[in-house]
Amino acid sequence: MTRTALVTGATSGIGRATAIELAKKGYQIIAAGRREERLEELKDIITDVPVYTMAFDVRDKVAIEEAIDSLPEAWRQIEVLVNNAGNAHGLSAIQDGDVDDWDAMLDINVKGLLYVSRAVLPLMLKHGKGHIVNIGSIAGKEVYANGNVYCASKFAVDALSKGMRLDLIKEGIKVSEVNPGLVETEFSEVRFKGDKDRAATVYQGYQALQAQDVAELISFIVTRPPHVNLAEVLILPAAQASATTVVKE
Ligand code: NDP
Ligand code: 8X3
Repeated sequence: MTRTALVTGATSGIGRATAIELAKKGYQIIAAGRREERLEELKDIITDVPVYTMAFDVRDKVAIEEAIDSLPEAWRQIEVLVNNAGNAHGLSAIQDGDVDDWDAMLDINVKGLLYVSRAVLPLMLKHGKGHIVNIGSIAGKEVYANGNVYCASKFAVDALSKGMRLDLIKEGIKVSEVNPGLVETEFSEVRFKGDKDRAATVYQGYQALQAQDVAELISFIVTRPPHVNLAEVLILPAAQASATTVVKE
């Protein structure tokens, strides 16, 4: 039977690259995201394996449940779930923070990950196997100035990844956490609310990670033998040593 991987946030950046990379490894892909036209584009790019698309906002738990419940039989044995959907919204001192940005980050990065996992887990439990890969961040390991709520959301992903691993170990389900440093994606464009020039400065003067670098790591993690789990991996550009230490030209 063809193996199935569900990737959230497959319309851009790390999630898109991961969907393409896992397809190369022979997984049929369930691609999730809000932008339907981008999900459709993936069907043109991934041609060797079937692609099934799901458009939902990870904040909408009813939509998630409906999407998973309505999966056709051939797609129900999800072996790999990559909880990747997420973003930063804003970069401000706590006293200047926008509460709508806070809601977005906590609702998407934390609760969204929980809702998708809760909906997919019964399918994994039924088959007694599965692998969940949560995309955390170096921001879930170190807090940096003005990162407050985004960092808190990723610290929560770190705690949830550990908690999920503890709870699911007896069920034959592996849980891994991938914590990237700076990756050149649409991340900063979203953080800076469409300001492309400001976003570009984040990746200037050094070689940032590309989405493909992280996708290859995720692919490596999920293709280890059954007795191996890469539980937590921090992946950084060579020019980055900590959340705030980046050597630029
Ligand atoms: P992108 O902005 O390129 O991609 C974000 C993805 O998340 C998009 O596919 C987007 O799809 C999806 N998404 C965002 N909000 C929602 C939502 N409410 N419902 C459903 N899907 C949503 O950024 P990255 O690829 O960089 O980010 C992917 C993950 O990696 C995030 O969790 C991020 O925090 C993490 N990360 C990123 C780093 C970086 O430097 N880039 C470093 C460390 C971690 P759509 O808009 O179509 O819904
Ligand atoms: C994204 C990387 O350094 O902007 O999680 O927080 S950083």
